[in-house]
Amino acid sequence: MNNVNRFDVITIFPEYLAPLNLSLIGKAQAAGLISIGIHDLRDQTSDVHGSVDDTPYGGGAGMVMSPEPWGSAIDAVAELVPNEVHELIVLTPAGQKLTQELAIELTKSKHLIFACGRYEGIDVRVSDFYSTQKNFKVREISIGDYVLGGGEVATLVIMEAIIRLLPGVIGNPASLDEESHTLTSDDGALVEYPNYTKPKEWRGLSVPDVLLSGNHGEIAKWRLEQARIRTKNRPN
Ligand code: JDK
Repeated sequence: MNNVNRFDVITIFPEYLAPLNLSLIGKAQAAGLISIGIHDLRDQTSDVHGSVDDTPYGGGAGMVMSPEPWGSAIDAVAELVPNEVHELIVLTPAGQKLTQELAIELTKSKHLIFACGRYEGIDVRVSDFYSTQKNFKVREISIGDYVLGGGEVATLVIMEAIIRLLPGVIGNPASLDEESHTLTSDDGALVEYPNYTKPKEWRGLSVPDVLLSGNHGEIAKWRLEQARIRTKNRPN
């Protein structure tokens, strides 16, 4: 049962999330399938400068985000979805790696809250505190082993991976079905087979004859074989 319908994102760069109003996710919002709130962390600051960071205890380069504005912001967005478990996703290069399996698991939550840090990240007591709250589930997530400037782009990636799986978001659900077969087939995760469309010949390159044959059995066999070859030859 797919359950997600509310996403809240907390960031010091709300404009970074503007692409959520486009394409598939924009349409899903317009259709009322999901709703998304973007929140400026600085709205939670008390000082005139709107400070959200400070020097790290123990020393070291860079700045760390202070826990107080995060606590206020997370408490405020949690109130938007009362009597539910809030899945608090803290983006960090040290988190659990995003996979299709994790994206599928996240579709099961009614309320996802994304905490997008900047600088060297957020004081770990924010994760530690909400981990002790029975109405929260905290997950630290990475989208891969490289270092981004902050959590915003990682949030866009995770939200897109989740939202396209929700019922009614993709016009042709058969494509999701086929995808789940390739990603979880017997011989392990396969990468996709190569795609072709018109014209039949382009810059001296032809479409393989089997794809023009109309023989669906042979086409399925060829595609599986191609997917296996590509999976084996992939550099990582
Ligand atoms: C959230 C801030 C930037 C964080 C410290 C990290 C090892 C120490 C810069 N998959 C992925 N990649 N990057 C992120 C991500 C980066 C973030 C934040 C997510 C918040 N940043 C940042 C930490 C460091 N450095 C590498 C040595 C540097 C998610």
